[in-house]
Amino acid sequence: PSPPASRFRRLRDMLRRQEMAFLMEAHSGVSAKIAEEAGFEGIWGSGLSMSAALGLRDNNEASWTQVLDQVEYMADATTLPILLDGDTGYGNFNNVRRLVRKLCERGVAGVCLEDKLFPKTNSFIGEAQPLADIHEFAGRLRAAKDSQPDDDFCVVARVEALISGHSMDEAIRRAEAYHAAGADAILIHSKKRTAHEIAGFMERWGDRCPVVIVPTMYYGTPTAAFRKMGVSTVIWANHLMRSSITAMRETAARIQADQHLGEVEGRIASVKDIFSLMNNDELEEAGARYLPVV
Ligand code: SPV
Ligand code: MG
Repeated sequence: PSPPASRFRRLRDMLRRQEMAFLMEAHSGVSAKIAEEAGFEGIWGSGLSMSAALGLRDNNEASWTQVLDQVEYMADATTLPILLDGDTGYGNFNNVRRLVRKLCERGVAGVCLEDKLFPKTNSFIGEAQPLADIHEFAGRLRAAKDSQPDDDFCVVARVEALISGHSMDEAIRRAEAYHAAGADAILIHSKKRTAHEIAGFMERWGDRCPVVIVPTMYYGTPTAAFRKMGVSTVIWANHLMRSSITAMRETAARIQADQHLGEVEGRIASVKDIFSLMNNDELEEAGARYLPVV
């Protein structure tokens, strides 16, 4: 049997193939393991969720090397390809080059870069956020592609034109420029409650290159509709973080109210479950191999 494809190759295949793909958000080693356990093929390293996991805002408050360390824990914890939300690339073309080299070294399969300015603001905050100059951003993408040590590393270019209140023409113009700059896929983002902007974009874009979407705000749209539009990859962008906040609040409130653990035990993961998620058996076996017999 041939060895499994590299994580770089698997992300590339997910983006390129006919069948639609799904990326689940993760923000830590344990959430990455849970995404893999659930059967997802790949992980979205969400900037929003990774920031929140550190108790920070989605405004580049964590430095890029702190993000790198965080995503390294995620890569170590799973075998899945990870597409890192690289925000704006943490600077100009030069910062992007170093980011891409370091991500490849740490086994992160791809990066998504958005056409905004450093420090970024989350897309769902405010209106009319300023966009990067189209040529300057295309240079950031070219620099990313030129510096990737692995041929299969993927650079996804995220178009924020619709989010920032620009026209569909502007979104298409930017997607064209980013595609020409070498982006492997376009992420078209929308904050509308329905997927009409996505449908409009897909209609005009056709199959020029794979398109990635983030249906956080148009969550009611049936997934079959995305398939019909020809979307390549759907990102569930923040749902493990949001569900963990809900679960932790419930547990904290219950224990605070009861001053007793009886109500929560049995409703939460067991200590044994943690041992098994972290693969404690492997340590046991390794100990038998490497520790002296006494
Ligand atoms: C993220 O998950 O950090 C994203 C997606 O960038 S969104 O929050 O929808 O902008
Ligand atoms: Mg983000």
